[in-house]
Amino acid sequence: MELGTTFTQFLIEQQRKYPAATGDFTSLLSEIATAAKILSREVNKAGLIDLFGYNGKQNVHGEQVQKLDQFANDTFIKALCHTGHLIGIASEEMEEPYQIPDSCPKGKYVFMMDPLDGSSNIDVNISIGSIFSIYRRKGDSENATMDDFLQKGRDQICAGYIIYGSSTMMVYTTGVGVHGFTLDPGIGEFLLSHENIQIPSRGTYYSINEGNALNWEKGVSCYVEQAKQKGKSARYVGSLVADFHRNLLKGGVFLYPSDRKNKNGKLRLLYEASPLAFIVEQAQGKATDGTENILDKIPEKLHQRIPLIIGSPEDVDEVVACLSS
Ligand code: P6P
Repeated sequence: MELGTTFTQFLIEQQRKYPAATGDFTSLLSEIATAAKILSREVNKAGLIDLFGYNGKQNVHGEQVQKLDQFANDTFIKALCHTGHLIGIASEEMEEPYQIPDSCPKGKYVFMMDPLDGSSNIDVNISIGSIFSIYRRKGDSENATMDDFLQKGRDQICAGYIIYGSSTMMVYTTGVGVHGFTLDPGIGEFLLSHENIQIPSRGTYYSINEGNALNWEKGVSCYVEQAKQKGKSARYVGSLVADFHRNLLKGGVFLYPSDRKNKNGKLRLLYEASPLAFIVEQAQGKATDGTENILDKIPEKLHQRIPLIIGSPEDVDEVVACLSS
């Protein structure tokens, strides 16, 4: 489709092309876009209004919650709970899933999100993002159960992220390619800017927090040494969506591996690694925990961590070769 097509027009076209994709996607994704526009506005003026600083609460991981995290969490819930397509919502910011209340129509999907990833970068003006993932629920009980959420990434029906950077972009897949839309704040519409994104088979960037080098396993050090010898460039923003998005468009590999301090790495399987793994695989890339494809991991806990190596297929293969040598 021609660049500049609105997100809504694109969704309607996709629905026409793939009749199996019922209108559920169209309305869910439209509401996600609405939440994204609200967050884009708030993130881009966070310095001007009192959304900085701590609201004193801690999230499930014992980290101080920035007010904007909570606002983002609540914004997605408000936008999505009335669609009639969801039975429950899980979030990095909520210890237990949110049950769609009886006052709202209930549906057959569950929504999982990191509503504002990279929040430590909010007040230093570095790009941050929202990551989401949608599954068909497993059960049919009155309320969502943990089985509805603990599904492997290969069963996702939709995944995406929004990056709040020099421009606000939404990138998503429903299993038929990866498509990117850029927000035109002048008209308040996401416009098609990157149709059918394909990650380069190899890139010049490697992204890893070298501050953890003393705790790395041998294979990780071996890969990083090799990357330096090949003259690759180190790029690490410390904001997963920003690092992933750059590598998706330009090529490269992002690593948050397990190390002697964090046996399971730092990132979350269900609402960080799995959605990005679905996207990167649809863009001809790869995502692994070092031994297994992320999309084949069977989750045991809602907030479980997972080592993540994700990006250009040849680069990911080189990392895995070092890890297994
Ligand atoms: P470190 C941000 O807090 C985050 O969850 C991801 O966005 C980012 O990739 C990672 O943590 C950065 O972690 O330990 O390198 O600061």
